[in-house]
Amino acid sequence: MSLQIPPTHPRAVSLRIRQTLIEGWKRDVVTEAGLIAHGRGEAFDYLLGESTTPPAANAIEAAASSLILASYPVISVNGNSAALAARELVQLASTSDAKLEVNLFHRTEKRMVKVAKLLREYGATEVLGLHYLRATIPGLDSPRGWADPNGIFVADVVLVPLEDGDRTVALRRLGKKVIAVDLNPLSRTSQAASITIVDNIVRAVPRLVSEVKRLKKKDAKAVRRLSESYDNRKTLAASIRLMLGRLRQLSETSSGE
Ligand code: PTJ
Repeated sequence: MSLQIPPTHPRAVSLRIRQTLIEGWKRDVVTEAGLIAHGRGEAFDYLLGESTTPPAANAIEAAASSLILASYPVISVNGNSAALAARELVQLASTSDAKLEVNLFHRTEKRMVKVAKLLREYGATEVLGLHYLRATIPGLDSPRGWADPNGIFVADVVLVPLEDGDRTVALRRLGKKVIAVDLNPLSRTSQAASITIVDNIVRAVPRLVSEVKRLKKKDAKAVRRLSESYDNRKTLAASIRLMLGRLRQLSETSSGE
């Protein structure tokens, strides 16, 4: 039986997100490790103030421009991202002309099918990753390195929400532009990605959809400038400073109690 969350509960939004993940786990979309990963994400979200910060907004703008400029963008979908943002990821694929590929870290055929089914429920017409033929990303042990030969393997830009560090590093080594969504700015994924959106996927992906729609109306030179002037090191540092600032502020207001 699912938990009834009173809308007046001060943590209602966060509890609802948790509940969505638990439902995803019951449907075999989310793995047990995904529940643990979410707890880690929640802790960082607290430090960010549970809102899209200016550095995250900057990264989202750069990510949107990179998706628009890409020749073959692919969105990698795992259990957590499907459970939390399937509808918005399908919208993003459609607005940015990107492919959707199911690519799981804890890969089982059953979960691959369930994640693909969820994407189709939200209108995805083509879901890659389930193909019999597989390409292997060099540097990763099978099956973690499997990718669709018509998807991530040939993509120039790959969006990897909540990704594992090894895969991000391996994709970068293949020369791909990697856009990560990760609440932890210190993770290997965040550090290795070309663009790291330090934000909760439930806020980041809808904003990414709006940004792609907005920037598609701008002239190509302006979009290219946004993409080329972006600096991930600086943006990550700004996210970390923001967390530090909040901690400092909270430690000062809590002192003496
Ligand atoms: O579905 P699978 O089998 O592909 O597995 C998915 C998980 C997430 C279990 C797998 O990729 C994994 O183990 O990831 P990690 O290495 O735990 O990394 C997940 C990262 O996502 C961590 O840095 C978390 O802080 C971050 N994270 C967790 N929840 C969110 C998040 N980032 C953005 N939004 C969230 N809601």
